[in-house]
Amino acid sequence: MKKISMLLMALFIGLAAYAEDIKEVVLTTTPQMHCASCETRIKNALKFERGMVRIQTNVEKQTVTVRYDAERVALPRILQLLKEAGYEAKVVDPKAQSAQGGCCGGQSQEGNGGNAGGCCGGKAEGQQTGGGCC
Ligand SMILES: [Cu+2]
Repeated sequence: MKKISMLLMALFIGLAAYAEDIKEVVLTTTPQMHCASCETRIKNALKFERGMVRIQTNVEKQTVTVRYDAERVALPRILQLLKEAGYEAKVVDPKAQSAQGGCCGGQSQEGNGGNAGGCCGGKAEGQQTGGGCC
Protein backbone atom coordinates (compact mmCIF):
# COMPACT_ATOMS: atom_id res chain seq x y z
CA MET A 1 0.00 0.00 0.00
CA LYS A 2 2.72 2.38 0.95
CA LYS A 3 4.63 1.45 -2.13
CA ILE A 4 1.71 2.30 -4.34
CA SER A 5 1.16 5.70 -2.80
CA MET A 6 4.83 6.43 -3.15
CA LEU A 7 4.59 5.49 -6.76
CA LEU A 8 1.54 7.67 -7.24
CA MET A 9 3.32 10.51 -5.54
CA ALA A 10 6.28 10.17 -7.83
CA LEU A 11 3.97 10.05 -10.81
CA PHE A 12 2.13 13.10 -9.62
CA ILE A 13 5.32 15.07 -9.16
CA GLY A 14 6.43 13.94 -12.57
CA LEU A 15 3.19 15.13 -14.10
CA ALA A 16 3.37 18.42 -12.29
CA ALA A 17 6.80 19.05 -13.71
CA TYR A 18 5.50 18.55 -17.23
CA ALA A 19 2.11 20.10 -16.69
CA GLU A 20 2.99 23.19 -18.62
CA ASP A 21 3.64 23.33 -22.30
CA ILE A 22 3.47 26.99 -23.17
CA LYS A 23 3.06 27.70 -26.82
CA GLU A 24 2.53 30.85 -28.74
CA VAL A 25 0.63 31.17 -31.94
CA VAL A 26 0.05 34.13 -34.21
CA LEU A 27 -3.33 34.33 -35.89
CA THR A 28 -5.06 36.54 -38.37
CA THR A 29 -8.80 36.97 -38.42
CA THR A 30 -11.51 37.24 -41.03
CA PRO A 31 -13.16 39.68 -40.87
CA GLN A 32 -10.22 41.84 -39.97
CA MET A 33 -10.07 43.65 -36.69
CA HIS A 34 -10.47 47.36 -37.20
CA CYS A 35 -11.10 48.93 -33.81
CA ALA A 36 -10.82 48.43 -30.09
CA SER A 37 -14.17 46.70 -29.85
CA CYS A 38 -13.00 44.04 -32.28
CA GLU A 39 -9.99 43.47 -30.07
CA THR A 40 -12.14 43.30 -26.96
CA ARG A 41 -14.44 40.81 -28.61
CA ILE A 42 -11.56 38.54 -29.49
CA LYS A 43 -10.01 38.81 -26.06
CA ASN A 44 -13.34 38.12 -24.38
CA ALA A 45 -13.84 35.08 -26.56
CA LEU A 46 -10.63 33.55 -25.28
CA LYS A 47 -9.79 34.89 -21.88
CA PHE A 48 -12.09 32.65 -19.85
CA GLU A 49 -10.85 29.50 -21.48
CA ARG A 50 -8.55 27.51 -19.25
CA GLY A 51 -4.94 27.35 -20.26
CA MET A 52 -4.81 30.87 -21.65
CA VAL A 53 -1.65 32.69 -20.69
CA ARG A 54 -1.82 35.85 -22.72
CA ILE A 55 -3.86 37.23 -25.58
CA GLN A 56 -2.43 40.12 -27.52
CA THR A 57 -4.15 41.81 -30.39
CA ASN A 58 -2.65 44.18 -32.88
CA VAL A 59 -5.08 45.94 -35.18
CA GLU A 60 -2.32 47.58 -37.17
CA LYS A 61 -0.68 44.29 -38.02
CA GLN A 62 -3.94 42.33 -38.01
CA THR A 63 -2.53 39.76 -35.65
CA VAL A 64 -3.77 37.99 -32.56
CA THR A 65 -0.96 36.50 -30.56
CA VAL A 66 -2.15 33.83 -28.18
CA ARG A 67 0.12 32.32 -25.60
CA TYR A 68 -1.41 29.21 -24.13
CA ASP A 69 -0.67 26.10 -22.17
CA ALA A 70 -0.89 23.29 -24.70
CA GLU A 71 -1.42 20.82 -21.90
CA ARG A 72 -4.72 22.48 -21.08
CA VAL A 73 -6.06 23.87 -24.30
CA ALA A 74 -5.51 22.87 -27.90
CA LEU A 75 -5.18 25.16 -30.87
CA PRO A 76 -8.35 23.89 -32.61
CA ARG A 77 -10.28 24.86 -29.50
CA ILE A 78 -8.87 28.39 -29.69
CA LEU A 79 -9.84 28.64 -33.35
CA GLN A 80 -13.30 27.36 -32.54
CA LEU A 81 -13.82 29.94 -29.80
CA LEU A 82 -12.85 32.69 -32.19
CA LYS A 83 -15.20 31.31 -34.78
CA GLU A 84 -18.01 31.35 -32.25
CA ALA A 85 -17.22 35.01 -31.64
CA GLY A 86 -17.56 35.68 -35.35
CA TYR A 87 -13.95 35.61 -36.39
CA GLU A 88 -12.52 33.01 -38.68
CA ALA A 89 -8.96 32.66 -37.46
CA LYS A 90 -6.01 31.43 -39.38
CA VAL A 91 -2.57 30.55 -38.11
CA VAL A 92 0.23 32.67 -39.46
CA ASP A 93 3.64 31.17 -39.61
CA PRO A 94 5.91 34.19 -39.80
CA LYS A 95 8.62 32.22 -41.57
CA ALA A 96 6.28 30.80 -44.16
CA GLN A 97 4.80 34.22 -44.66
CA SER A 98 8.02 35.96 -45.54
CA ALA A 99 9.14 33.05 -47.67
CA GLN A 100 6.03 32.38 -49.74
CA GLY A 101 3.58 35.17 -49.24
CA GLY A 102 1.77 33.54 -46.35
CA CYS A 103 -1.93 34.25 -46.01
CA CYS A 104 -2.32 35.76 -49.45
CA GLY A 105 -0.92 32.68 -51.10
CA GLY A 106 1.69 34.74 -52.88
CA GLN A 107 -0.84 36.44 -55.13
CA SER A 108 0.46 39.91 -54.59
CA GLN A 109 4.05 39.12 -53.89
CA GLU A 110 5.62 41.78 -56.10
CA GLY A 111 3.96 44.61 -54.26
CA ASN A 112 4.64 43.27 -50.82
CA GLY A 113 7.99 41.70 -51.32
CA GLY A 114 10.00 44.27 -49.47
CA ASN A 115 7.39 45.01 -46.88
CA ALA A 116 8.45 43.72 -43.51
CA GLY A 117 4.89 43.88 -42.24
CA GLY A 118 3.79 40.97 -44.38
CA CYS A 119 0.81 40.91 -46.71
CA CYS A 120 -1.71 41.41 -43.96
CA GLY A 121 0.31 44.06 -42.18
CA GLY A 122 -2.16 46.72 -43.18
CA LYS A 123 0.70 49.13 -43.70
CA ALA A 124 1.02 48.48 -47.40
CA GLU A 125 -0.55 51.22 -49.44
CA GLY A 126 -3.91 50.58 -50.99
CA GLN A 127 -4.70 47.47 -49.01
CA GLN A 128 -7.15 49.11 -46.63
CA THR A 129 -9.14 50.80 -49.37
CA GLY A 130 -8.97 47.76 -51.55
CA GLY A 131 -11.02 45.78 -49.11
CA GLY A 132 -8.15 43.80 -47.66
CA CYS A 133 -5.76 41.44 -49.30
CA CYS A 134 -7.36 38.22 -48.12
CU1 LIG B 1 -14.22 46.93 -34.92
